[in-house]
Amino acid sequence: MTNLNDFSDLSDLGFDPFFQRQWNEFDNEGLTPARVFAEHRGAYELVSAAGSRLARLSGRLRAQGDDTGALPAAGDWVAARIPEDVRAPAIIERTLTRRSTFTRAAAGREAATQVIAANVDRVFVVCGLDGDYSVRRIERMVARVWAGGAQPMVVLNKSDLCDATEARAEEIMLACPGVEVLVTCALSGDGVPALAEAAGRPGRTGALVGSSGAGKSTLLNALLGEARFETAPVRPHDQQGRHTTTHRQLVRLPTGGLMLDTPGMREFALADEAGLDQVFSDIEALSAGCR
Ligand SMILES: Nc1nc2c(ncn2[C@@H]2O[C@H](COP(=O)(O)OP(=O)(O)OP(=O)(O)O)[C@@H](O)[C@H]2O)c(=O)[nH]1
Ligand SMILES: [Mg+2]
Repeated sequence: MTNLNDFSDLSDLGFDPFFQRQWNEFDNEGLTPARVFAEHRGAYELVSAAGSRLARLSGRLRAQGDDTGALPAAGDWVAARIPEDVRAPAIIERTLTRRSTFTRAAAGREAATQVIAANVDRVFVVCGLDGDYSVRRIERMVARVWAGGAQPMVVLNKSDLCDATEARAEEIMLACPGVEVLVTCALSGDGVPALAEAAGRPGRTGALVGSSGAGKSTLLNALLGEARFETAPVRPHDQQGRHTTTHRQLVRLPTGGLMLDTPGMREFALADEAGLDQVFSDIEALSAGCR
């Protein structure tokens, strides 16, 4: 069986000719290619061929600030200086150019975008088939995935709570032409093998995005076959989640591919769309015939 912690073959981490070419173009003396698996308020978890390591930004990168989106995000490839002393943090010297991004407008700042996921092949737009269901939100997220250069797939989760799953799936296929739609129940495992299949082989990277409570972490746990990540019940009256996941985390699946879990997005819409969306999602929830 493959050792899921062994990345001595960097291509299993997603390092391919696109990144290799960039790597060869700068003075990489003393630097190691590594992938950002998690970011916690300025502290980074990197994984390189040598294993996992905590890291921080170099002074030069820190000084650049984040307004240009130049700071590393989960999924990024970076060039890091890794000291021999395992207790010393690695230093991230530069971020390699991204192949794809999934972004949203950063909270409270005009014109600034926040990179939610970098270098993902497939973004899974997860939506609960309960009060979370909103065709317009799914449409917007799918458009955002295309715009960032990744391939979208819509995951309609909580099929056990809806009597009209096929109608919902058809509705999404009409609204988002050319996008695959998968119906899942993370609790029973229905549709989870198909999700694992879509997440793909070693070297491929997926990301789970969607509102809080949609079941992203529950799906990830089902893919892993263990309750590794925290999940929490939604509010009974409106099925909104409680923002249980608080940081983005990349993990390796038993199938060898990588998957990024992300915190539920509070405000995905543009500010002036947000109110309207609420109205529409209320109407949609009423007409959906879903509990
Ligand atoms: N009935 C039902 N409940 C589900 C299903 N999938 C997840 N849930 C429940 O939905 C709740 C929210 O699930 P989470 O996995 O924490 O949701 P999340 O999308 O990770 O939410 P954030 O981390 O807050 O963004 C939990 O109580 C899960 O048990 C499902 O297929 N059916
Ligand atoms: Mg979660």
